[in-house]
Amino acid sequence: MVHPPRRRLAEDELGEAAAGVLRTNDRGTMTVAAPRLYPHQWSWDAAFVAIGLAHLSVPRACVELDSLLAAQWRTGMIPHIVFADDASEYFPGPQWWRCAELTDAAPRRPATSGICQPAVHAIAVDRILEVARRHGGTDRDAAEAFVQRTWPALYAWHRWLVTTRAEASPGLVAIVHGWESGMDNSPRWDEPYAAVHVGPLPAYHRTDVSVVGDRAQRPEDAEYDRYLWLAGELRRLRYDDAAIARQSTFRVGDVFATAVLAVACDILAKLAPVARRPNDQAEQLRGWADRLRRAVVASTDPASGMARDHDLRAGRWLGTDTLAGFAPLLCGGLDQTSEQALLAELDGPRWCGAPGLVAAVPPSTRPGTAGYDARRYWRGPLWPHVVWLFGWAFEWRGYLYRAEQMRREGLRLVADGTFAEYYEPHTGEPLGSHAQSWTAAVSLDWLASRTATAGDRGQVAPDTGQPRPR
Ligand code: 2M8
Repeated sequence: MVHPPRRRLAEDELGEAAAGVLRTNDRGTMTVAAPRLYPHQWSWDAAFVAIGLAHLSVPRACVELDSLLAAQWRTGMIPHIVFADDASEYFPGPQWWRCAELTDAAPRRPATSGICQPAVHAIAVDRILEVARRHGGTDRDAAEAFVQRTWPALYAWHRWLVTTRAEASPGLVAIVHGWESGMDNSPRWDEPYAAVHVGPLPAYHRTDVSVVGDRAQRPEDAEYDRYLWLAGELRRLRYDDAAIARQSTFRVGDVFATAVLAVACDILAKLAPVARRPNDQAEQLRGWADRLRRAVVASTDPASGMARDHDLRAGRWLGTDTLAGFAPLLCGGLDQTSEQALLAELDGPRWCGAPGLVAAVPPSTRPGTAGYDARRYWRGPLWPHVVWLFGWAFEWRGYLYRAEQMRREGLRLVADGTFAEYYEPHTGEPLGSHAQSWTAAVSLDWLASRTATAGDRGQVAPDTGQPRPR
């Protein structure tokens, strides 16, 4: 099939347009994840958004995460949605979750959901500091004060994840709802979801499909029933961590979330001196990072080298062909040979080198596999913020050339200026929401980061595979 050529904005135009998206989606102290589809603040979205905002206004970037952290639960959990005050059409809203009514752990206000998302926040705090230090002056002072006030909250967040979610063998961070992975309908969860028996649900109206229009881009109705049923189960358990650990029907060790937390613990430890925190807490964070990294490495499939999730209820490894398989590249820990093999797999014809991809970045699910669906949400499309995360991890881990590659290919992906939520891998058709905040935000960071690793191949420092000095 012949596709019309994609529009490609010049970089300054793209930057202007990305800044425009963040301004339009700004509700004062929080940025909605998308103007209509997601009219509230989402946890991991807010972290990416703050990274983008740092290039527009460091103080506003800090406010974004301050707002999110103001909704942190007493346990340390950062909820996956902080609901905006105005009644908006998102479903399921606060009336479905009823957190404040059911547990003292949740704040009275603002209203939140009762689950979490990947712990990318320390990475955002570090990036804001980096940008602010480049600016110097009041930006640097504001960012340092911000690190000092957010560090304890992030420490409590990581401690909660480690102690309530990563305590059981094999030591991966457990999720109790697919939404916690951020990759809602990924084939990763098909098997454990199949074991969730959905009971009676009240009639409900899916606002997402009315906003997106094309149902083929969103999860199916049967999947939504499961999402709501599981949220109801957590509600019936009054969001009690111990009860959930014992009784929830879905509990899966998420290897991607684990790798993210491992590296976020390293970053938070690195920030301890700026935050003037005691050394023993930084050491504890490094210990957690090592433990989590070992769990990620132990999850790898001996045959493919890809990391696997673990169904804790069924006691089974879940070997799916999704980009979560590359989790060890985020946090490190593999021996040299295995790491090189995994990098070669990432570059090869099954993934970034798959014939006809619009950009050389990993699709959410491997093209051609049973679970792959080119247009449906987390079952195939390309997601810019995930590309950013891999690029960031490559830079952190000393793979500067690879970091630059991700940045360049990421920019190729978003070049049409729609800032879509996700893109069809072969045509680059923008799918889901347009003007999605995190897509605009990572675009701004890519545009601004040119100087760090920029240039043609000759100018880029060689990949050392060694972490940057701490
Ligand atoms: C998507 O998830 C929400 C539920 O949390 C939804 O479909 O309604 C996911 O892509 C998630 O990762 C993301 O944080 C959220 C907002 O962008 O949308």
